[in-house]
Amino acid sequence: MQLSLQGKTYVIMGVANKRSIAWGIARALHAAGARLIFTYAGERFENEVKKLVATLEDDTALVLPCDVTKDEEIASCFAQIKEKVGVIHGVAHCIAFANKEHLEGEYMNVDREGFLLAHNISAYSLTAVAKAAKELMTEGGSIVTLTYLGGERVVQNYNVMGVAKASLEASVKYLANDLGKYGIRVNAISAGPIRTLSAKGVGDFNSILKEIEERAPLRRTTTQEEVGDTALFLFSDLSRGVTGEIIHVDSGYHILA
Ligand code: NDP
Ligand code: KAL
Repeated sequence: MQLSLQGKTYVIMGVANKRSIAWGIARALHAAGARLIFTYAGERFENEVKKLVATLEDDTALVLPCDVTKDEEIASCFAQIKEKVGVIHGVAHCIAFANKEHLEGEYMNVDREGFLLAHNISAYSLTAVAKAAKELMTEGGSIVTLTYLGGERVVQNYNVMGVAKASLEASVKYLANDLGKYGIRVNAISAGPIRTLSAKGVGDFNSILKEIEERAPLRRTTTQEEVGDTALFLFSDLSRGVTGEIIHVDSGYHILA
């Protein structure tokens, strides 16, 4: 059984720049010979994504808008993919958002609007995307999303995003159960802290990374490449018996008390 993804097509959602975890996944899949379709949220990063995709030197790659807060944008994105490519074999969902003011201090200070926004973009979107993608995964498929330890345990400042990740992880299991009969697997990678645009501006990210270097079993922080390679496994037939799983790619940090 090989890790080649030659002849397969994957949708990568959530590249903002070259540090994005989604870009680490894209590079791993590209190296395995996959055809890639990229989606971005707003015009803010459209040029950045297009510039990065150009570096792959793959003229079959597509770049489409898909703001996951808009049902009509999800529908038109997957309709365009159907028209241009037909069948897809997987989706990498690397999307999360919460208001900055709700990512510090006490969790309970979140308001209704901020709670719903975080859950809308970071959790519900997986279900909406899975439903749209199912129609194009007629040869079976694999859906991979990204989560963090703060969805299982209380991590300071992660707050409403932790509650949204708990919902995302439960969604992975319910979707795996729904979609298994169509030969579609659904899994999450729980990544250790990686310096990306999302992590930027987060108070004391350096000390979080230092703690991982000192205490994690592997004594080093997680890289985009490590997450990319585990995603490659989850997208390939090597993982054909794995669904509804949350795989930690975090230097083993999650086993510590
Ligand atoms: P990035 O900032 O690189 O990526 C976050 C992405 O979310 C951006 O591409 C952004 O798109 C997208 N996004 C936000 N709102 C929307 C929306 N409405 N519709 C579509 N896309 C949207 O950060 P990461 O690579 O770190 O984050 C990717 C995933 O990894 C997230 O789910 C995050 O929670 C998870 N994760 C990250 C960890 C880390 O330490 N970095 C650790 C564990 C999990 P746009 O830029 O176009 O707005
Ligand atoms: C405990 C950790 C420290 C950080 C606390 C919260 C992190 C939450 C992640 C969340 C995705 C961040 C945001 O939503 C940031 C947003 O409010 C402002 N940023 C943006 O708008 C940028 C420009 C865009 C690109 O970002 C998004 N998301 O669209 C958690 C650390 C240790 C691990 C991390 C960073 C986990 C994670 O889930 O990302």
